[in-house]
Amino acid sequence: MSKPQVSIVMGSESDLDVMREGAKILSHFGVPHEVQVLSAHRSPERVAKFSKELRKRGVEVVIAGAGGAAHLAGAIAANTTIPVIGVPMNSALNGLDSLLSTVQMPSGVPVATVSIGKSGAMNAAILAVQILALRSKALQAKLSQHKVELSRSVTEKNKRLKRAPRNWLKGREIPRGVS
Ligand code: C2R
Repeated sequence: MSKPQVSIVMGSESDLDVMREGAKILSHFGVPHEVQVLSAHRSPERVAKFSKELRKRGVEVVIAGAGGAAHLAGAIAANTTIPVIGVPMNSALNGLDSLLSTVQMPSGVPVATVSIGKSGAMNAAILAVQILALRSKALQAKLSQHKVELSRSVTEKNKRLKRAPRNWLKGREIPRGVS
């Protein structure tokens, strides 16, 4: 197996359903990656060791998902110079606690924070690909294709809307399949 270019870590296996969405995107773009559970609170020494060895192992971007008092991304960023992307998990406080504890880093130690939950995990993966694409023409081409597909999906949504009965616009009926 090729060496991972991106490392996906998460505070607990309870975050896996969300973080899996990011892994799927990296697979789609053909980016070698690894996935593991690490916790700044529950396994602090392991987090420090992991962070300090990243560059030596050839990892170029870390995606760190954590919920609640989400310190994982920040603890990794404190111990490495490679870019760290933080994904706030949904939580008992609807992810607001995760978002704030991931994004509000002190100056000097950036964590590139994306949105809460699955959309964040997906965007973190795309952002990681964009970072790697700075020196990969093949990834640049795949990212351009991704934009084409996004635009095509909007066209498809409009086609579905046009096929739907007109009166849903007046709020009388919401047709099936229109979202
Ligand atoms: P459990 O389901 O294991 O109790 O974890 C995890 O990311 C998870 O969302 C509940 C939540 O605790 C989070 N967690 C952190 C950290 N370690 C675990 N925020 C950390 O080090 O930041």
